[in-house]
Amino acid sequence: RAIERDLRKAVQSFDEFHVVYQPIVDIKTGQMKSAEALVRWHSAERGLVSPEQFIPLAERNHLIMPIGEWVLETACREIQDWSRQSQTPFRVSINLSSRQFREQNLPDVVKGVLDRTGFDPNQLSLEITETLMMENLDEALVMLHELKKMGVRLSIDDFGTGYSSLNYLKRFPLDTLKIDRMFVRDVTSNPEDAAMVAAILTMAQSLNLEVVGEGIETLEHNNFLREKGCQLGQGYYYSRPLRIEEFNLFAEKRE
Ligand code: G
Ligand code: G
Ligand code: MN
Ligand code: NA
Repeated sequence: RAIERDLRKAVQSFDEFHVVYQPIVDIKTGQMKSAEALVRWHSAERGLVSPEQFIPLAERNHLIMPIGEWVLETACREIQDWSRQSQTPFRVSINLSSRQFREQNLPDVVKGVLDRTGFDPNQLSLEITETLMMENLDEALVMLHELKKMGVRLSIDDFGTGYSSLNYLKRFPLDTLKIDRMFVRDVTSNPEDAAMVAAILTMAQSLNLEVVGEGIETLEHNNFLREKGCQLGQGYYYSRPLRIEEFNLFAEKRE
């Protein structure tokens, strides 16, 4: 297919790709604590192609491995430069696909990138989904423990949309839980969503996990989450994902 051919070509040079960063903020203090890295493909032929379109394609065509490694390395390099200037330790989160667990030795890839960039593993957080873990249970557990040993932090992304049981959640060496934006959207009008978010926060507390509320779009979302004790927030209320130059400006204004 044509889009596949364009993607394959784009992956040879990566000229058409860039990474955007969405701030993750301490809900109480408003201080920016970290950022989620998100890949963008600006195709000469097609314009901006959504990752929702090309990531699943890349997963089917083995292109997710080079793309994933490129995002990891680019984000570590760009955030490294930035956190050196600002002199505050700063974390970056990167999304992983399930293929990256199945088709390569992920800890080796991550180690290679950390060695090349000099990035502090404690400042790197890898986001995985429940579905990814449940599909690759045994391999995933081994690799996650290996990554933990290297000092890398692990987040569970889109929490609440998958099918992992609490029992599994306890077995994975996680640091952070990200509440899916689906639950946050109607949290101030829908009592069931409110109850769900409150329950997730209570559970996360008892498992000693840090929590990020995703998809915070309004002051009301923000206030609800703060009152329920959610430490970190991400969403358009704070900022949309930004190119590194805009991200630098955003960070300066907040200091
Ligand atoms: O940024 P946006 O909302 O358009 O992202 C859409 C989806 O693509 C999200 O589920 C997001 O996690 C995923 N995505 C964005 N960047 C990456 C990436 O670098 N790697 C992987 N595996 N998924 C990504
Ligand atoms: O699946 P994942 O959580 O990685 O997807 C993150 C994506 O969610 C980002 O790429 C971003 O485009 C999108 N996003 C971030 N903040 C908001 C928000 O406040 N509202 C909505 N609708 N989408 C958001
Ligand atoms: Mn994510
Ligand atoms: Na998410």
